[in-house]
Amino acid sequence: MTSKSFYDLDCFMHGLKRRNPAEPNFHQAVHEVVESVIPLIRETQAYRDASILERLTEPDRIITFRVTWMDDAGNTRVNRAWRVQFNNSIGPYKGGLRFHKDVDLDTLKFLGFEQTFKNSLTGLPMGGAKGGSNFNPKGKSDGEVMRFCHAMMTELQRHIGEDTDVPAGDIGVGGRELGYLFGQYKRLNNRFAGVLTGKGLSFGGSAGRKEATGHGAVYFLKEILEHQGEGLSGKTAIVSGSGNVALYAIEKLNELGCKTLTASDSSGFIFDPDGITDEKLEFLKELKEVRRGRIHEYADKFGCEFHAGKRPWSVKADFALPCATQNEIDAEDARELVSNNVHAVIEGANMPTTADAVLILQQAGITFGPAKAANAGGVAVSGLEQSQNALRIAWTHEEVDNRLQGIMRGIHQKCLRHSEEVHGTVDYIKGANIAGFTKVADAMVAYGAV
Ligand code: NDP
Ligand code: 2IT
Repeated sequence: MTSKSFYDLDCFMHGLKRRNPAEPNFHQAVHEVVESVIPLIRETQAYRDASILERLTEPDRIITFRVTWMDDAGNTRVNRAWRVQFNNSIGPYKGGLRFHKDVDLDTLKFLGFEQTFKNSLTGLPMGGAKGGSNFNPKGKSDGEVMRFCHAMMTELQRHIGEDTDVPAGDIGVGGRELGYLFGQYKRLNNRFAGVLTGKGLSFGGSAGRKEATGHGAVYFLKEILEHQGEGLSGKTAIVSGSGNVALYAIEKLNELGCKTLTASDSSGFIFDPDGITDEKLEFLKELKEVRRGRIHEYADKFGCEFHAGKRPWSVKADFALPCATQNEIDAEDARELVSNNVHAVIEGANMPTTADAVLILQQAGITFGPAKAANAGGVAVSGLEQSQNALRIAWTHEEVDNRLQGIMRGIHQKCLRHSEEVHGTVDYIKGANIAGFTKVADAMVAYGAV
């Protein structure tokens, strides 16, 4: 039996850092959750007896492997890939694959840990996982990306399955990559099964999956605003990124009458004071999804500002939606958002706000929608894709969208149920962490010491 006094945040984090040195992103993600749930652990002897926090912060399994592939010039190339199977207490492992030059185990551990609570919040039976590779897709031909994906799946296929682990997309992994990955899985196993989500619509994909994360984030913002007696119409937003999440967040903001002033990529951001209208958004989708070009082309075409090497947080707006990558809003950015009187920050990306920045925003009374709640729409529709695959049916876009809206409403309600007011606004971080944690922890207690 573990004593109550052991459950001190600093003491727990000290041990975690000792066991997982040089993993700052993982430490950051764990700290945020543990800070929220520690009062509950102190109150609940069953959680202490079962060493829930120690078990929840240790991945079930980490698979590391070499991916060997040939580039167009005939050179043999080598990358490292991982699948972090974090926790399958409430369902098969589920979470995306990331291809980016900076991917390392630290990044995938933080993402797999977060995914466990996010998936729990959706109410669907999904465990948490994340995978990926330090493969850099930038500048690679379709043929090179295909050969990489086929080589990666040659190893990954033995670790996944529709009842075991179901990967999906993330940064650098979209429809093209998932097609190549699924094709190789099917070739090697002679099985057509729902082992990946985000698939093309002609081979088992779900209507609305591509749009789900961005649309879901805006639905979450809508829920928050309705709770406050406010709305989106006539307001303005600043968005970072111009990938899957950002594009469809902008689409839904437009639909609900909120003007988006910015978009970005790793080269800088564009500032369009007239707003990224539906017509301009079509150009941006074609630029990013089809031609894989750089964001300055938007500024060249529509005659607006391009700020090389900068992030958009200095632009004044009602809402900020970081939709690119982790730690893209730092303390200085947060101070700027506060001085510009931003009303809410909604995390479309995973952990885009540093811990210092979160504190600054919260202390200023700014509404903060944490990633594990705000961007859960993507994995939620992945869960719906799994259901459709298992039933061998396909729901309409309207059916999926209705379910997505219901799930985002449900997540908002769960956050409210487990939170309290701080600095005059609902603490959605605490609400999301406690609600996500409780379901997983209760399942782990039920299993005994496994
Ligand atoms: P994409 O690859 O489609 O787009 C990523 C965007 O972010 C691009 O504009 C990219 O610019 C930019 N970006 C990536 N890394 C950096 C960096 N280090 N610095 C600056 N900009 C960067 O990915 P997604 O839109 O799918 O993912 C975005 C975020 O949302 C990630 O945090 C992801 O984990 C999260 N997320 C994604 C979900 C999904 O369903 N896809 C679901 C839930 C969360 P460039 O092209 O120049 O690299
Ligand atoms: O971070 C995420 O939730 C995702 N990248 C989506 C995962 C999924 O399985 O759809």
